[in-house]
Amino acid sequence: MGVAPLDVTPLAPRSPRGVVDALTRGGWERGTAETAAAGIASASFRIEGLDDSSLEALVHFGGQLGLDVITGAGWAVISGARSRLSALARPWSVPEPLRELAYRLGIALPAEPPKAWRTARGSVMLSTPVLMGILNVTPDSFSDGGRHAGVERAVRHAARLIEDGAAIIDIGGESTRPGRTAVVAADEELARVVPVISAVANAFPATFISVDTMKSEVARGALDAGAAIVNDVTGLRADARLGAVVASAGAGLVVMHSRGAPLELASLEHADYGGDVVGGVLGELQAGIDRAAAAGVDTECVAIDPGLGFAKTAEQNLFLTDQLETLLSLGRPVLVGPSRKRFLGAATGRDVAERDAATAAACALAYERGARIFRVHDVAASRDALAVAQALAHSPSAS
Ligand code: PMM
Repeated sequence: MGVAPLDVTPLAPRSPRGVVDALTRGGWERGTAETAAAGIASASFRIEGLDDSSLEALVHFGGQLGLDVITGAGWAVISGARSRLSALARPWSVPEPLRELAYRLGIALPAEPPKAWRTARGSVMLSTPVLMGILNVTPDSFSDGGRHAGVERAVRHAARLIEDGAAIIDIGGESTRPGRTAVVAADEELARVVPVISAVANAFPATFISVDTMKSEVARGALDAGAAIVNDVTGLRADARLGAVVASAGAGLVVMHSRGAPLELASLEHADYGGDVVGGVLGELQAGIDRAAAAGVDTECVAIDPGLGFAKTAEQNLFLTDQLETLLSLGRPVLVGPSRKRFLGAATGRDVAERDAATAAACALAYERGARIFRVHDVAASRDALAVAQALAHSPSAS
């Protein structure tokens, strides 16, 4: 048998599919190849709070495992194949000074995005990107000027969103727009959203309805009227009773990251993250997940959202979107809401009415980084961008 000439071919670092393809070409069975490719893929971590003995142990033991270990005073950055990092994440087999680190690393290792999100009316399947169409029923919504305030018009708009590909309609009666000076009273908010939720639930029984509210009374009324999900932009910070309402209905819950009181949500007053916006958002989202669990909400019902545009500068929103994969370590489906937001205006120079293409691009890039649910105004534009992102991720081998 002749020997083939030596040939070196690069495999794309961003996606494991080149490795899968190379292994299946070599005769491997696809499932085994996928497992091996996931093990080869690399990950990196920043570690702080290390004492001298654990730093020293990390340099030695990490080196033995074939990891790259960069250290400074009390900190380290480690990087390497997931399979090697997993070996460091076993508390029972690492040197004593690394036990605590091993345990924490095990929790922080990135997970696959969950396959389903449980709600009060069945599970939202996440094997394909899920579009959540925005239906604001406020007189002051910043980007659609409250055009859908009437129930009939709201149902017509919901029909359009569903026709365009929305699986979820997010109905909100209180805008969080920058510069608002008063909160909407619960009875006024109920009067806005409940008739619309009832009408949309009646007209489109196969569509999930979420209610965008931070108030327990509004959530209860909305769930009774047919909503399946509560989307709380305060991540259960504003109303201590909201978690119990969600739990008793078995509803889905979006824990969105934000900071400050309800009137300050869109401001930059609380945008100081000590230089670590990703770490800050991760920690505060985990606190929101813990609040939900303490209120009795089943973890399977929780989705998380980085809260783009909430207490974040344009740079912080972009950085957070780029680093979105880190949120997968929390083990919950990731929802993003970049739609028409100011950071997209900063990147494109476009006014709010002209940001749907930018929104679609942001959704596709967020999908690549693990997001599965996309809250948007223009469903059609983002649906196509996400269809391309999904097709790329699942295209059959070209060989
Ligand atoms: N953004 C807004 C309102 N609600 N909910 C979630 N989960 N995520 C978001 O990013 C989000 C939200 C503000 O935007 P809008 O006024 O255009 O609805």
